[in-house]
Amino acid sequence: MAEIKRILVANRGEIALRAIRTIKEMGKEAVAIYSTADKDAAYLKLADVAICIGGAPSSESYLNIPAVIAAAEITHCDAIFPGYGFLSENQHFVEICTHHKIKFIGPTPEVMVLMSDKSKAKDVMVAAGVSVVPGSDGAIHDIEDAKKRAKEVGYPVILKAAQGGGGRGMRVVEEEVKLETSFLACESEAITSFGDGTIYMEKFIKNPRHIEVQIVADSHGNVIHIGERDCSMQRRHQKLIEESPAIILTPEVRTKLHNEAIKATKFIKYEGAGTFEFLLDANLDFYFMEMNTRLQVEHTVSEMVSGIDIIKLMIEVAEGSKLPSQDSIKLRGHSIECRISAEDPVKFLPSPGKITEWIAPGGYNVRIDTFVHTNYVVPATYDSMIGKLIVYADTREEAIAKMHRSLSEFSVKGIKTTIAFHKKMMENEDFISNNFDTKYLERYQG
Ligand code: MV4
Repeated sequence: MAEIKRILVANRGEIALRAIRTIKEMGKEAVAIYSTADKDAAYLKLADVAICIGGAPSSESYLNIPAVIAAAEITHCDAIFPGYGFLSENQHFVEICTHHKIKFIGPTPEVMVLMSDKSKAKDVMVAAGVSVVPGSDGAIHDIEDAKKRAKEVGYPVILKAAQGGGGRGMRVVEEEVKLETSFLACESEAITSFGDGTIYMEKFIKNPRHIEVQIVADSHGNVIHIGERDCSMQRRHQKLIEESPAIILTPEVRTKLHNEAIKATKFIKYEGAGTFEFLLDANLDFYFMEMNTRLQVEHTVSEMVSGIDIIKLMIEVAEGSKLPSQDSIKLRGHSIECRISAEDPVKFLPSPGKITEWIAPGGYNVRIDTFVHTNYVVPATYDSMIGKLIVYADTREEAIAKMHRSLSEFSVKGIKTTIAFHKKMMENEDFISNNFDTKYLERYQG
């Protein structure tokens, strides 16, 4: 594979700017694309070329494959960096990139499709020897089948749509009398939402932690992990706070978790950056849940504890470079990320509009990944996340103190943000003592 010279960044917002920065640092050229809603975004000036690809709705711009490909062709890009969301997990888009001799910086369409079917992905992980949640071993065919398998697995069970993921299309069933209605509802919802009514079943794990492992694979069969992240602090399947390492793990469990992720990555012959999501129960037993075939929002905390620029590594492996050895990767210290969203911190409803004041914190080991500034107008059209505040320190305790101090400096006026919520969390005894799970914020009353 050849050197990549010019990369089209097929995304917007903080991750577009994050990618442009690395591309420039690598001595390469960055092409930005934008919708009419983003025409005044300041980061567009930092790209070598910025090109408008369509109207405000994502379907007309950031999801518009012909427009994105045309932009790459017109500007003579030899690669596309997808970021997260939008076209990042669209196998059809990857195939079209390849057809146009544009390198998609990410995995092959085959492995992307395989992992997008959560039921098939699970079967593959069983074949790879990775521990998965006990369940139906593949799709459930009808209600009788569901009843039989639920008896074997034991209640409560959870029904999941094969094409779901990220918490969509799931139903917990406490007892057999509720199975039929739940199964039918889950199936019809899956057909409506995903155009595929395939359902599988799992034992329901109560109050799990969400732990994920960052992996990177090159085109020579080498695989490394960049540690794990604890993303248990979520609300309605939206992650709010992420950290690395996951201090709940013992050194033995951590090593086992990393090794399982590496084993799985090799088994599926993956290439690029990816994440294995696991559920962790109270006994520290972990179970594979899903694999994300993209760079994730929270990759930054892994960067802080490893000193590795993951986007740089993604570009290098896309060029055919060999990964550094696992031994050379030293994980050290503690990093926390707080997602800053233009939202009402109590109701978690979007709060778009003009930012009349944006004074961001700073200081030693404080990182802000954002694209907004004073006088920026947050559009209502896209995701409400406007930035990420990331800190790094020797210990979790110091990282929490640094995050609290940084949030105290942060002044945003004109819109509502989640800054106040995060500040409260940094003072929260349960957060400080690491006493929470994925359901914590459902129970939490402020
Ligand atoms: C589960 C579970 C309990 N048991 N599966 C939610 C997101 C999707 N990836 C799968 N999810 C869950 N699957 C079994 N067998 C609980 C959840 C879950 C969850 C998982 C991770 C983070 C937050 C969550 C919030 C609610 C439910």
